[in-house]
Amino acid sequence: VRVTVLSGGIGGARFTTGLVDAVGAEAVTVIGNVGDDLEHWGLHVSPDIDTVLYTLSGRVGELGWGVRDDTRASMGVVAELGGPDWFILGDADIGLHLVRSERLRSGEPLSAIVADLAERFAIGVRLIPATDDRLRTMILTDDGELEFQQWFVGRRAGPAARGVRFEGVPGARPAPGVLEAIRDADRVILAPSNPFISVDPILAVDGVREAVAGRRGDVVAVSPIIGGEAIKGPLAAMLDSLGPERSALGVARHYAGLCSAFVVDERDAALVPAIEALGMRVVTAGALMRDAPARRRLAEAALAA
Ligand code: FO1
Repeated sequence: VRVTVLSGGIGGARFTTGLVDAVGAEAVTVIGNVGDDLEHWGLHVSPDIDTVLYTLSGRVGELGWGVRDDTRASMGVVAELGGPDWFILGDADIGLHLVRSERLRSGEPLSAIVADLAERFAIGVRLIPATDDRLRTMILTDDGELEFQQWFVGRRAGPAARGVRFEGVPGARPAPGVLEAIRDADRVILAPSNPFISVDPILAVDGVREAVAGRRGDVVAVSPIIGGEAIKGPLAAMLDSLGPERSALGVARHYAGLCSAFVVDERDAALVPAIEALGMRVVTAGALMRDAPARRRLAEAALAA
């Protein structure tokens, strides 16, 4: 079976490791979010793409991003010299940003660079950024509009999100292979990632939402909300401030029309009838991705849904 996953950061990367265990890396294509990319210290940083690269190559940091046991010598000098130190880049992580930035400057498309990095890190799966064009997730707050990382890291997601806008769409074209990966997969999975800032910016790329909706019968979404709480990140607060509601049902409503199956955690079983009323088949599973066996079981539940 060929599986294509639309993935954001930590949740998507962890889910993908389970999928690799379940069906083998060669069967998996990951379409990665680039909405939270940023330019920092003159470097192009792609946090969500890198989280997939680092997680699948077994070198991810304890927090779910960056490189494990990385040092921060560069960071220390930047701070000492009065440079911007609100966003942490470890020394080893910087090596990747140097290579990517240099190759982007020489005119190579991001997707070609990422394919090469994926091969060199031997992650096994095919990893495609959603677009090679500039796409930026902007968070609308009462303090004005902020770039995603500026809001999430720089402001610690403090100002409530009143809206989300994707700069560059329409007009951002799918990277080579994206539409084909959606069209040709036996299953398309919306990973347990933040729908507003991880999956929506992928769907916002020209033609992607239509391509996914066109495969609706084979599309399954996995809830990133368990018992009304997000495991990581700002999703719970975003569901409060952006709606529809802070639960797996809220996420299912958000995806209505895109998927025909939905995976929720066992402790959300009470929501099943309401989600089914949206026209989705619902499967309950253990959605907390604690360890490798739990990730694999969740991936298998999604495939069986
Ligand atoms: N998250 C933080 O909370 N603080 C940071 O300083 C930070 C730096 C960072 C650097 C590289 C990278 O790949 C990820 C980084 N993240 C950091 C995580 C990132 O902001 C988010 O987890 C994702 O963008 C959300 O999917």
